[in-house]
Amino acid sequence: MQIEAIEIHHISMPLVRRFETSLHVEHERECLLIHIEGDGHEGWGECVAHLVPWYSYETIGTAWHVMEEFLVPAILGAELESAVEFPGRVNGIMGHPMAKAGLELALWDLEGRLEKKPLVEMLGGERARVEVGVSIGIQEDVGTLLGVIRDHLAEGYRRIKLKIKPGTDLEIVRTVREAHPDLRLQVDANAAYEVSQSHIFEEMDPLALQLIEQPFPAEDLHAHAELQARLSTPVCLDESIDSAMMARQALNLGACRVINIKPGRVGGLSEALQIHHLCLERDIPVWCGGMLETGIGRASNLALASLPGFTLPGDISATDRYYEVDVASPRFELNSDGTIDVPNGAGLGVVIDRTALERFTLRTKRFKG
Ligand code: OSB
Ligand code: MG
Repeated sequence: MQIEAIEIHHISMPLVRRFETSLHVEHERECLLIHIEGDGHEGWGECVAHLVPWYSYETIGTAWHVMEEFLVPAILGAELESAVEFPGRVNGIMGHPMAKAGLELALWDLEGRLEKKPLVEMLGGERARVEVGVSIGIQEDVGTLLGVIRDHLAEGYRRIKLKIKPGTDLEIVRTVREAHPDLRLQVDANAAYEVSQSHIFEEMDPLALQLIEQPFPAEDLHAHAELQARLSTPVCLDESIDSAMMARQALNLGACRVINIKPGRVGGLSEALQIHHLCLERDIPVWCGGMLETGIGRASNLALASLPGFTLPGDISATDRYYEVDVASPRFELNSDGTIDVPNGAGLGVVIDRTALERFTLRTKRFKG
């Protein structure tokens, strides 16, 4: 496929509900959408970097810069056999996995549409529907949280993830567990704790959580290994795992028993597949994380989560949990068994609503070969 033109769109979409984590509150989701034209077809990708560098060092600003100056020139005008060639073309450009993943996804979509193949088939996915859960941001008080959980259970979700931060943790998790003894429940700290606070997680150990996600800073694999050795609850790494190499190191060190895979965090679907294959080989369960994606990133996550190693429910909720209006259709809906259907149209299998896109666009730039 000949890469003829690339467009970057900076958009801002209002969230149905504010999303608060240990480090940041969000009312709108700003992100970058990437549009690639080639051989008379188009492909769409999504770069999941946030406006603020709270989750990782990348921001919408750094991603725009790295795409414009380095990544777009690396492929514009080029003739590519397949999206799998992209990582090799940009491996001299250090870091910036979210910027890379956004462009790579547009190439996967373009390739799928050219070959009339759904992404799920290109990736080796095996399921037509995948189990999903919902990730609940930090709420004002426990009463509100219990209400939000009840609503999501009534909607049909069967797995709940709670965001926690120092001071808003043990007590709340205990209360939720008492109200829902059999619920598949897990927590995510987004790296907000220090090693000296390990006792909080030891006290959570009897609460039968599915996993404890990223308690400590991303770089501190040792702290996670020490904690994992003292817990029967699996430690799950998110921010720490930026490549298959890092996944291998974390597993060799015993730093986790579960891995959350997000294509954006690891530089794209090719790297995500490698992490999946490694974990499958080592019998380590993986699940697909979320970054409050638009329908574009959600379609990709659903395809990825249909691979055999994804044995835990993903943070891939229905569209209406995030957005009243989305840039892509159809909207994703929760089935009565707590699953969402994997799209099976060519490429991502979604269509962009140009009116919605225009409404949400803050800035666009077009590059032509
Ligand atoms: O840590 O998993 C995370 C959202 C933005 C950034 C980081 C995370 C999250 C979530 C939400 O937990 C998952 C979703 O998209 O529903
Ligand atoms: Mg996380």
